[in-house]
Amino acid sequence: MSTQEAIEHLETYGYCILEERILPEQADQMARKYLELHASPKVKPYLAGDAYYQTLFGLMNFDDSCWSCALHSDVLAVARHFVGPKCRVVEAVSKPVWPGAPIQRVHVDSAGDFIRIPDVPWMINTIWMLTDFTRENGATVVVPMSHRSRKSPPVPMKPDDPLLKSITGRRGSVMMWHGGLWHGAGANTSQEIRVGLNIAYYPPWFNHAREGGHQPVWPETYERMPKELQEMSKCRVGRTRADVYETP
Ligand SMILES: O=C(O)CCC(=O)C(=O)O
Repeated sequence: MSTQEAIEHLETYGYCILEERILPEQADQMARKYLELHASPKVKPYLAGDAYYQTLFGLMNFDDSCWSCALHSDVLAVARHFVGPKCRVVEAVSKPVWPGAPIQRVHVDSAGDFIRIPDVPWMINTIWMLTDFTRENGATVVVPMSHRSRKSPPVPMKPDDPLLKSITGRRGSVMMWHGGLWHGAGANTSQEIRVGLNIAYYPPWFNHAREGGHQPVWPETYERMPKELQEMSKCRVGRTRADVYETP
């Protein structure tokens, strides 16, 4: 899919897939590294989840290799089309799904403060497939076109709900979606671990405080970043959330 086709697909269906944008070897290396990190005591304060599904916040502070994914030119072209040329990279997290995981709650992203979900995109989310994503191993599930409903999913959705579509792909591919798309990690009925790298892009007008787990970029991380990533991250340089996030 070209960038233009991806933009049109995301506009219509709420998501798009950019295939094999990093090499499989790089994806393998990152997946291995993230699984090691998830087992390391040093990241415990930044880890959420359970034995089946975890989110490691503040990943940019622990791993430089995700920076090139955040800066991938095709991803930025799509994100900037929807949230503007000054879009920010607001968090990068790793998300493994272990065998036996049930389907995650199907949800929309960062919409909790809206009285009514707006019709302009307020964030563009991404998940890099660091392992192959299959229907069996917990590939992200989506309800195509649900971003146009401007509603949250009405009830917990069951894994066999006919509205749900598994977004599968080879490792190194990236799925991008509109924050209003109904989505979640699928159930993992396989024997493999699925590993995703989730990077979120927001327009400069959005207050990031509402995502409770997001972490700042530490000053020493910021110093080492390429200029373009610094530019997109400069609003959140600090050591603690209180240093950076504006609580309304
Ligand atoms: O891990 C996944 O497949 C889904 C991630 C997700 O739901 C999110 O980042 O909002």
